[in-house]
Amino acid sequence: MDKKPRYLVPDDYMADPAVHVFNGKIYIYPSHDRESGIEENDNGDHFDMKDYHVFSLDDVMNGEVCDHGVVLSVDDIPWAGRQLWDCDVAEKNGRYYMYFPLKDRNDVFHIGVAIADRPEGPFTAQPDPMRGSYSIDPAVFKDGESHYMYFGGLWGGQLQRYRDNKALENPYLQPDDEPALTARVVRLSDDMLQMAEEPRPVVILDPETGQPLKAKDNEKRFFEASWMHKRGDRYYFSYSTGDTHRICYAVGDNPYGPFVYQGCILSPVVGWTTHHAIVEYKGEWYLFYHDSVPSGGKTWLRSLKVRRLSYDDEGRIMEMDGMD
Ligand code: FUB
Repeated sequence: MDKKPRYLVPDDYMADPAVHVFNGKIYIYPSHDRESGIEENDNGDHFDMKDYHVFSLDDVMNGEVCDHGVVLSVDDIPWAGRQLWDCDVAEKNGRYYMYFPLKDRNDVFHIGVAIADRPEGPFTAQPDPMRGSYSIDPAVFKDGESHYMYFGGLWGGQLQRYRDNKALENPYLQPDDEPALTARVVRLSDDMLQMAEEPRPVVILDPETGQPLKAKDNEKRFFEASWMHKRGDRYYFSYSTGDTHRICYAVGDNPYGPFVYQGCILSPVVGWTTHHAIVEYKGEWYLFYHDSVPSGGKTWLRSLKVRRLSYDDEGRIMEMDGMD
């Protein structure tokens, strides 16, 4: 089996892949990195992306990658300030809904929705962000007839500015011995345009103590880049650990969790961020992700990659080396 990673879009910088199978094909919804000249900082100002492309293919490791061009641009979003970060797309009744994080004109991240009649877009943005939305990295997962959105990201992703879904006056990052700040999960409304309930924390339990991971567990705890996939009857919640640069996962028995921490999927890649999607296609499992090798290590200029992913007999994901 070919385990070597493949760069998917060698002539442009694309990152943060969200990947789905629609109408028998793979569709990739990445962030579109660009050189903005903005200096690197902990707020992520250097990730100043302005549009999205969509890519499709039908043979993951060898097939031709079709670029469907610009499908949504910051100039076409009525409430836009700046920075189109990681998006995702879900299908319902033949329509396609793109969920995207974007700062408004006060530099506050919200999540917007844009709609298309085809998976390859183009997408038309709703006039306002989702009511009550905040932070970044929406990932939408369909389970039965319901869709769930996972979201959130620390530091530049602004999750530390909220508690119980309300904005705080002062951002609060938990001290070492408190439970770590974690992602949020919420069921979407029937029309896919709003949240149907209050978002809940995605609790990740330490298998040794049975307690939520702590802030000091930064080799294991959530930072950003939520993704959910289901294999058999198990729900795999995976995410980036941010400042320790790993992709880790935890397993539960329903979309809300709690999830029990299992281990690392991908060790650090070249570049500060790491971000992924896991998808089954034609009987094989794949990890889509990015690194900054082609840009010579520039963290804000990332390139899309894919490689096969495998499980052991107990359903554990085999760890991979991000430097491969
Ligand atoms: O692409 C901008 C941000 O970098 C994403 O939203 C994060 O997940 C990280 O990959």
